[in-house]
Amino acid sequence: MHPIVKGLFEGERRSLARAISIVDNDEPESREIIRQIFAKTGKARTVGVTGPGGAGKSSLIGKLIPACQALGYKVAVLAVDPTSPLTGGAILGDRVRMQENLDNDRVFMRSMASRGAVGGVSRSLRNAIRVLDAAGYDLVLVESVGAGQLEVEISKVVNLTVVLFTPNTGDNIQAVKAGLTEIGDIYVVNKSDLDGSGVLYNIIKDMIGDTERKPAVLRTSTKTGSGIKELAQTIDKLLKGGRINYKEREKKMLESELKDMVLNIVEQRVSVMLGQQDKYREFMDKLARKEMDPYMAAEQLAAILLKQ
Ligand SMILES: Nc1nc2c(ncn2[C@@H]2O[C@H](COP(=O)(O)OP(=O)(O)OP(=O)(O)O)[C@@H](O)[C@H]2O)c(=O)[nH]1
Ligand SMILES: [Mg+2]
Repeated sequence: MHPIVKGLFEGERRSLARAISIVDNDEPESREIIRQIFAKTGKARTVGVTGPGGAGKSSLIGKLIPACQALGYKVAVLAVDPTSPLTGGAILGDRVRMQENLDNDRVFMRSMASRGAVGGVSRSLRNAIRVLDAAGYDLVLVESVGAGQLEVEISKVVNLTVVLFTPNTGDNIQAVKAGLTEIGDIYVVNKSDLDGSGVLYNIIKDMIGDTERKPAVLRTSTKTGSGIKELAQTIDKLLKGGRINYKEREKKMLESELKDMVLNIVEQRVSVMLGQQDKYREFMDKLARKEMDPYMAAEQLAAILLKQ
């Protein structure tokens, strides 16, 4: 057994931190680690927390941790923010805000380093969740800054998605329209201690709460603590309520993961083969002289490569 995997199973935090770095950076050892833990994964439940910048995602997660622990979960947190560098303010800020939790032996918190391609983030996240799962964490909260393709990708990796809004950002309704309406299982109007939160709550309830999926719409304040316990209970209820078919979801996730991985391997190989192909240079010259068109060149090259 890989020493890091052994450490993981024994609940050693250093091995856990190291294993997550390895899978996050897609280091060569990643393969071996995932191979050795894979059969033991599938127990952890995962909840994405997304929403516009500054909506209070980190603050809310900070409060959700003890509330979920009180319900019996062993909690870990992963933060995904591909827009800011690792040393960036947002993540440092998160670390500070979540500091009280970092000192708590029962919670593990980590910012993911993976950047760039959306597919890379999902791969990192899936594998980091597996590592936490193998280490015995049964609830993984995933923070990601909202609005865009990335949230949709992340919502496919997690079991439940919580979408946060707050009354003091002008772009709430646009964000609601911009695609967050489909991904949320629970909608939360945070900062309920501020003016305008009641109005926003009603708007969101009208826009989203009445749709066919009937997602829950709640109000919270991390300042006063109001609504936090209800949110934790709603998450717990949805996770355990039998509405989610975990086996089915996992199968779907594995299918898209497998497809991604095969396509990756094939792309890398074919890329090398293409570079070694004489016809590649020849067609490039012909294209430059307009003796061929790009479609014709691409189709002929692909046909040659697929025969090899
Ligand atoms: N009044 C009030 N302020 C809050 C509440 N929750 C969070 N805040 C404040 O809102 C600001 C942003 O909170 P964060 O928790 O960092 O928000 P975030 O969504 O994680 O932000 P990013 O990660 O940067 O997108 C901070 O100044 C918090 O203190 C709340 O319930 N009420
Ligand atoms: Mg944050």
